[in-house]
Amino acid sequence: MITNTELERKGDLFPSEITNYEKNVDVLNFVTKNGVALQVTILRDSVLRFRYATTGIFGNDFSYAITKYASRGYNKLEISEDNDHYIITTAKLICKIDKTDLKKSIYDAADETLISQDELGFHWEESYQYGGDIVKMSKVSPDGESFYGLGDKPVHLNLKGKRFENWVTDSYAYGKDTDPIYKTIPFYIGLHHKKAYGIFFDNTFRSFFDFAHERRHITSFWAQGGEMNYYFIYGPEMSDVVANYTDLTGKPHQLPPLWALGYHQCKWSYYPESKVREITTKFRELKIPCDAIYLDIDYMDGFRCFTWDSKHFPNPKKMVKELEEDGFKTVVIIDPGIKIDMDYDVFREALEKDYFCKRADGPYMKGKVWPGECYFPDFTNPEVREWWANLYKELVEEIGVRGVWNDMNEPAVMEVPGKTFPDDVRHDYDGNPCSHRKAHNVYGMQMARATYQGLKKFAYPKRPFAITRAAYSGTQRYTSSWTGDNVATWEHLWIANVQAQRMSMSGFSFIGSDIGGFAEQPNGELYTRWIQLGVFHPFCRTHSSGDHGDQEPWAFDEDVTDIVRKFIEIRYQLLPYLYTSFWQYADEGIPMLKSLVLYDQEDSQTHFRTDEFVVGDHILVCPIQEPNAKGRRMYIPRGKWYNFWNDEIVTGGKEQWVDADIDKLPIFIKEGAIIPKYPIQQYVGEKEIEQLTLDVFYKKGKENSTVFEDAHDGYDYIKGRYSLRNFKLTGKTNELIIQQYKSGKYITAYNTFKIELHGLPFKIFKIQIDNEEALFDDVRVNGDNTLVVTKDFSELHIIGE
Ligand code: MIG
Repeated sequence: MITNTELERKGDLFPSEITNYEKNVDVLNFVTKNGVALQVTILRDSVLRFRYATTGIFGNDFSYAITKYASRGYNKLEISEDNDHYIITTAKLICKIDKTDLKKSIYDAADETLISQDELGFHWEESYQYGGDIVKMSKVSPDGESFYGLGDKPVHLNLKGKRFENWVTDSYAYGKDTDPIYKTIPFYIGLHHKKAYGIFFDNTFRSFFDFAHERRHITSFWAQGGEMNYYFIYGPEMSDVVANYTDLTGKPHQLPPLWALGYHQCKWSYYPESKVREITTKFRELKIPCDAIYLDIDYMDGFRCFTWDSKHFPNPKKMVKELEEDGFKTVVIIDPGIKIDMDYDVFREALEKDYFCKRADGPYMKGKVWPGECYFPDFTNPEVREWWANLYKELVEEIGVRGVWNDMNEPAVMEVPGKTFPDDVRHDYDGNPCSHRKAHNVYGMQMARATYQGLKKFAYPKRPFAITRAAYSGTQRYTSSWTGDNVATWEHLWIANVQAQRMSMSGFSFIGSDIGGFAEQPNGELYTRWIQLGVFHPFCRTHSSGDHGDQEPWAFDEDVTDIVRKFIEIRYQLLPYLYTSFWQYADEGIPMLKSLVLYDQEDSQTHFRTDEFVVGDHILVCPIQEPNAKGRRMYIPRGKWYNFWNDEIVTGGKEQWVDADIDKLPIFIKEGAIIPKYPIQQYVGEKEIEQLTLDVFYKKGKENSTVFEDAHDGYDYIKGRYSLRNFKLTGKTNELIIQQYKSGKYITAYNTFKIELHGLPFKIFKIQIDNEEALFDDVRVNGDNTLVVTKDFSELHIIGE
């Protein structure tokens, strides 16, 4: 058994001097005297890939993480040499490779700041037991360096001084600092000298990261097998690092249907059917918006996937249809374990087709999960994935289920050491046969991918909606995710906030927590505070384990219900804003949640903040994370911000007290922002949108805003049927100018904007639209600083007296 390896051990091996160098377009190959090969690929001016082979021979180059759609190409590539180095120069970077030991130093090409420097650099330990090597890399970490990223780690946002392990793990009731948990995203961001870079270590074996923990000025990462294979991604803007990482590992393949950004209600479990209907009816009765209702494992017949318990759900198709008529989309759970049962067709078919995972010596991988003893499909086999995708035909195409959540796909196994498959289990790994040591971290990802493919096929022409618990880098292409089995405590509210931000800066924005906590029961106050945060997370779902009482918005007292309703209504009003931010994420890889350090890395005060974050471009949120609070101190980033509740303008760049009694949350809008709003609906599509409200926050100066709209489902937007509005706001002492640049072929149903002006420092005297004084037909100015204007103006001038 390989232990949690020390960073450097006696007997570690190192590359020696370079004896051979070859260049093939954008790939450079170096070979050392002791036979180590280093391959450097220049993907972009700011993205380099480094691969090492200790024997000089590289294995098949295959990755589940890297997307075939990743951008490639650079503006400049020069290779030169001095006495001691080979030197690679691109438009963004200079990388020097030491001729004597293969160590690298990477500099910003613009000002030659040293960004990343190998310490021991690449080194390794031979693994006699399994073959191959334990591959290691260490780098120098300068004073003042901060670290971020790494997926779902439930720790302080800044990872400095800590060590982490990556091994996808079912972690019921995990806590602060539990490591590892459900996801493996071996990507981190370093920030020093106000410049950010990223490292993506694309190795699926159990891996480790040490951020100046073992040694003060050293950062290292290593894995128990596979290749030292990593991507260096330069910013210097952190948001560009994240965007480039997301480009490499993939953006969501399509937008979610808009309803998926609505509010979702879940519990383990709502059954029988009458219970489901009782819940959905109550939402409509109490006028609490909700778009999705979930069925957990009890809807199945004896926990057999793709079956229904006919006693509790006698006519699923009818139920799903009637729920849909009331605006509720049905989402069901699917687990990987297939019950050993010769009378169960899914089991029999997989057995006949040889789709189940096997142990090294031949027996099937047998393990206990909810259905009892199970076998497990090998989702790393493309044929198995296709079969799995096709199993969704009935569920999705015939019954009309609109979403699927994949649980237990770490894979989780009950009552065994390690709670997962043993290391020797064999996997196809898309034609690169290997053991579970290599496939473990991608197993859940490949299951979710197959599920996504099934949904995509059978929901067509509607968009798929999938959710996964386990993930590896790249899973964001296929599905959304939740943070697993959290607990109804105040500490977990803090954790949920950190995890959602961290996932977002790890390229995976479509994330949310079980609102209120999965294990144990929140009181009304905790639930309220959690909803207030949750409505700003891309995935917004209440879920609980159910054995601790009810957790619906009305399960507490009436005050709670009213506040919860108010916040869910805010989310529904902000749907066009959230959707636009999702589009920016899917289109450009821009994280939907921006931690303050990502929002303003120049301001070193942001480097250790955890609680505050910006949603989309312009809305700053800070959750209340303790009981009995009337407000809190928070850091407001530089610039001027409007208090969402009273339009008071605050100047940021410092920590300050913000009032937030139980019915409020600190929310601020960046000055100059134009925020699009829809009317409150009980579910997406309940109303035709007859007018788009634009909340305009006056600023002396300039600010840009974007509004993306389309049919809210389907694929027409890919063919250009979308409506993209870029607004440029310019505020002067006596005038406010809004320029609109429109593109796309989608024609929105509404014809007018309702503009609500905030903080206008003058009284409106006249309005000009496209250089002409506006007539009453084109504009209606109300007494309360709101106006109604035709939607397709190019330039709107609001002129003061
Ligand atoms: O062993 O399906 O994280 O959301 O409700 C527990 C039952 C299995 C764990 C999931 C949770 C789900 C629960 N599942």
